[in-house]
Amino acid sequence: MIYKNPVLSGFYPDPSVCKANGRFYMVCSSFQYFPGVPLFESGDLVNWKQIGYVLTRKNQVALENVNSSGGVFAPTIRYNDGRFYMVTTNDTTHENFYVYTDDIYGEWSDPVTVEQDGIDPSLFFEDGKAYFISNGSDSEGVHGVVQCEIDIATGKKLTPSRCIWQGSGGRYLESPHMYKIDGRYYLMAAEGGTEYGHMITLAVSESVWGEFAPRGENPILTNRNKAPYIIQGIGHGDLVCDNNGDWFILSLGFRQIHLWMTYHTLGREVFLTPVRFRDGWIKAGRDGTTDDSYEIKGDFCQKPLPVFTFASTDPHIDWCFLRCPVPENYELSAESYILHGTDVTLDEVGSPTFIALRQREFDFELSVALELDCGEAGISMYMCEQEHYDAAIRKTYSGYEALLRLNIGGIRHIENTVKVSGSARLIVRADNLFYKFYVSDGEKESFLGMGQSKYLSTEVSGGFTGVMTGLYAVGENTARFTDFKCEYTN
Ligand code: 6LW
Repeated sequence: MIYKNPVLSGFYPDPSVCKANGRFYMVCSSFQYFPGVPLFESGDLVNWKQIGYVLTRKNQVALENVNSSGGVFAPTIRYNDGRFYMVTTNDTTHENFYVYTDDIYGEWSDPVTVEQDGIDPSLFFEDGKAYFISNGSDSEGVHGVVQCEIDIATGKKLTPSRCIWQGSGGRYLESPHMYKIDGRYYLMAAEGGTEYGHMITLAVSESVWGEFAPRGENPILTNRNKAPYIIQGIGHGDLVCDNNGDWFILSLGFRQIHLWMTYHTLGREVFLTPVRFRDGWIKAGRDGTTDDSYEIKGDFCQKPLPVFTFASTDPHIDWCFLRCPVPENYELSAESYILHGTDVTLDEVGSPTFIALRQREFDFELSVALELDCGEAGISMYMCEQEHYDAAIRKTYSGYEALLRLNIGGIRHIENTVKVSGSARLIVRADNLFYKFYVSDGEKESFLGMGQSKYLSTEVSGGFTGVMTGLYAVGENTARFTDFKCEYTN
């Protein structure tokens, strides 16, 4: 069957995958969003269904006042001896920790911390031993891919941390993962930074402690010279063998908004690239690059995105919040999302009343009916507290008005206001270049204005996240959202 990349669209960076009982499980990083670390299941590596989040309790992840793109960095998921492990870094507290579960659909344990520094931690299990690998400094201060053996029950180090590889020479050596294949140890990593120079590199050793050295050309996968090409930034991946015995790298990458415009708004997404082993080395994709589609074995069909409504989504699975949400401020049902605002706005590093889905494709129409008593509430195309476009209704001294506010680089500009009653429908129509905003009173639809998508891109705002389509409320108010629909049209 033919599949199209990305296999999981929207802001789902740093994918890691493991196989258990013929099924595949994937996790992605989540930064300042709660719950942390979205968790997916698949039978074919192409269709991914979110089954929950790994970090669902506040004692598992401290996100209070975490800056945008701080918090939960790249996770790794592994399965060993009937147990799933997810290991990650809280980059704000500089802590590496793992949690575990024996039931992939259930709750995960409290965190177990490991005293090894760096980011992008990974686990490797062999013969009853557990190795903890990260990108950091070893006990002698040597920087690179660093490894120690740990007691998996307690997280305590059983050996000093030792640098086992310093990469192929690219900047930002990250995302180390160890595999044992055909009796050899393979260490896969990312280099070049998670931007246009991103790449995946590889080293091989006869021993888990090294010496690791390449047996062929590096990088094994990168789109950095594949230009002009929409798919860029391919890197930070994990290796997996499917149920037919074929190998793949599941990696992050991003799509530019246009072939000649080097901006990306949807965050880093998940790409699947077939790989082959030849002479003990990996040949990936087409000449070491990731294409937008591949034909692979298997009798599956790649499902299109569903239409997202309150009834078709689960607030505990599909939607997420900023930092430490206050549960009492959300009354969520299949008919309506009732939000109670506070004085925390979307411009702050706090937890505004805000619930969001990821923007999954460029072209979509989103519409929701809103009834408001006071304050302000609406829709936000939200990248971070500096960059977001808000279409809202607010109460003023002379009644209600709909407005479009464009927030770019700390500049807050009200583009337009239109008189409405306390209830109206807000609409966003978007393509790769523009978000266009409308308000409708049921009879007449008014154009509120538009914002260029590039100003919500990672290239403008920085950081590691992607645009979210959110609903929010500000002020001591009650905002009743009904009839929500977000439909992707490409
Ligand atoms: C992550 C690092 C990276 O920890 O970006 O793409 C960082 N690679 O490996 C944040 O996602």
